[in-house]
Amino acid sequence: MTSAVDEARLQAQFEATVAHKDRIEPRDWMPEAYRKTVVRQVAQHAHSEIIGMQPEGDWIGRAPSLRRKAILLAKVQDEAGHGLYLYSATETLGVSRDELTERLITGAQKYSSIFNYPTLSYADVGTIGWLVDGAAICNQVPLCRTSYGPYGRAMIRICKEESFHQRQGYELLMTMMRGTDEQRAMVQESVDRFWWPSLMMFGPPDDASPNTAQSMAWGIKTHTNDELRQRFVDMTVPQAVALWVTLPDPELRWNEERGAHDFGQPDWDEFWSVVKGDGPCNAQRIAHRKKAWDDGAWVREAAMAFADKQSSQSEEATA
Ligand code: BYC
Repeated sequence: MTSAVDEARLQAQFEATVAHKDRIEPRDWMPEAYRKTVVRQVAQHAHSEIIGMQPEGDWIGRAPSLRRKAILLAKVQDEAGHGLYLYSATETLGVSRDELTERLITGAQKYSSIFNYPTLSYADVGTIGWLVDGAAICNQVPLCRTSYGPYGRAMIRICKEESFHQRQGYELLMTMMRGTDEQRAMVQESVDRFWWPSLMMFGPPDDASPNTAQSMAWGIKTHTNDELRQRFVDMTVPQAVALWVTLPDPELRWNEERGAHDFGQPDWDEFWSVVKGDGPCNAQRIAHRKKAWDDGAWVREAAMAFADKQSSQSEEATA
C-alpha cells in the first residue's frame, strides 16, 4: 500500500523525469490518468494501422503490374507490423490486444478518420502514400521523442518505414503524371478528394482539442495539432508544384511575414461526423475487421493450446 508521502515522492519523480525529457518506462510509477491517456492514444494509433490496411488492400488484386502488386503487398504488410508493435506497447501498460480489439469493434475506441474514405481509383494508392503517409510522418517523427519509452521506440522503426511509404506513393503519382491525360486527370481527382481528409488527420483545431494541453504537459505529444498541420502544408506545397497537381484550396498562399503558408480550414462538421461513426466507410471497415477477428479465433485458440503444451512439456523436463 502506497502512503500519501510515498505517492507525493513518486509523483515528484515522475514529473522530474518528464521535465528532463527522459522516458517513463513500464515499471515506473505513473499517474493513472497518464497511463489511460497513453493507452488511448497508442491504441487509437494501432487501430489506425490495422484498419488502414483495408483501403489500400482493396487494390492489391487490381494493381496494374506484378511490380506494383509486390510493392503494395509489402506496404500493407508493413502496416500490420506497425499495428503489432503498437499493440505490444499498450500491453506493457496492462491492456491486452484482445481487449483493445474488442474496444475497436464495439466502437469504444477510435481510429484515424482518414480510413473511412473509400479508394475509388488506383491513383488513390499513390495519393495515400504521398499525402496520408506524409501527414503520418509529420505527426509521428516528433512522437519518436514521446515520454513513454515503448511508444517512442516503436515510433522510430515505424517512421523509417513510413518515409519509404511516402516516397513510393510520390513515385507512383509521378509515373502517372508522366503518362496519359487520363492518368493525370485520375491523379488530380484523387488529390482533390484526399487533401481535406489528410488535413483532418492532425485532429481538431487547438482551441477545440480537449487533450492537447495535458498531453503536452506530460510529454506524450510534443507539438499541437495546428503546429503539425502547418508543417504538413509547408512540406507538401512544393511537392505538389513538382508533381504538377493543384491543391484544392483557394485560400492557399505563401505568407512572407509568417514564413509559412496560409490555408483554408477543413469542414470540421464533416470531421466530427466521421469521428462519431458516420463517415462513408465506417460501418464497412468495422464489419470487415470484426469478421477477420472472428474468423481468426481458431488460430488464436490453437496457438494458445500449443503454447500451453510446450510450457507443460518444458516443466516436465525440468522436474
Ligand atoms: N481521427 O483532443 P484531441 C498511418 C479524436 S495511421 C479520429 O486533439 P489527441 C497509416 C481524439 O482521439 C496513423 N479521431 O486528441 C496507416 C479525441 O477523442 P477521444 C494514425 C480523432 O489524442 C495505414 C478527440 O478526437 N496516427 O499512418 O490529443 C496506411 C479530440 O481530439 C482524430 C496516429 O494515431 C482523427 N484524425 O490528438 C497509411 C497518431 N483526431 O479519444 C498510414 C497518434 C482527433 O478523447 N495520435 N481525434 O475520445 C495522435 O497524434 C493524436 O492522438 C491525434 C489527436 C493528433 C490524432
